[in-house]
Amino acid sequence: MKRYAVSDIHGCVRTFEALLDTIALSTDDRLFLLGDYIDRGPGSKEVIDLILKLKEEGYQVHCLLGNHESLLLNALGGLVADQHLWLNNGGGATLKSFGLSSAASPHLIPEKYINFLERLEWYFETEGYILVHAGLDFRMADPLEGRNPLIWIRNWYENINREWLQGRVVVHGHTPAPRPMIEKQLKRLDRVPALDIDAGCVFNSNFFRHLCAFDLDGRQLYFQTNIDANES
Ligand SMILES: [Mn+2]
Repeated sequence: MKRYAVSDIHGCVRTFEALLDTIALSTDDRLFLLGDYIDRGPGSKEVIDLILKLKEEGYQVHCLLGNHESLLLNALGGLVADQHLWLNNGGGATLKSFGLSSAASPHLIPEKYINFLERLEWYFETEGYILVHAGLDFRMADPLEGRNPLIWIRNWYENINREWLQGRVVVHGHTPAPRPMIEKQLKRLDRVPALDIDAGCVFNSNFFRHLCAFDLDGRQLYFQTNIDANES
């Protein structure tokens, strides 16, 4: 049994599939997905389809909420400002993946997908780790209590409370980091017990464009270069 974490797929379904092939995921393994399945990349619908298919086939896939899923759920609330906020953050690509116009109402997205989004978790605690989309706000008495910081926070390492963590490591995505930085972070977990595994898959620059899988037990990183058409 192995445990893997992957974050910020952003519609890059072929890249995600290739990464799953690389780690040779089996039904004994647990795959933790840390959110931002949708927006910006070309295959948001297909990413959710693949996750649902894996679950149906007996794979143990555990899915967190990302800020992009939250933006879409807010857009469904009906306020024009919320719809614009989602569209300004790459929501048009998600609508297109459903065969809709990039200015269509998000209410046209089939219920099956909305149900998936509504059931996403805010964080996971698993032996030795806390898994979350963006990070933890350690200025709060209980960093797991807040909702917004879990999916939006950036630059929070300086506030890390090691006493509260009790030896656990926080694995998160949300803030794109170049591959060498992620590799460097992994070597320094004894000093900073946090690992950002968002290698900026959907960003087509030499610094990013990788999807990363982290083996929680072997403490090993796997990288897949983006093979989807992506944002330039
Ligand atoms: Mn994010």
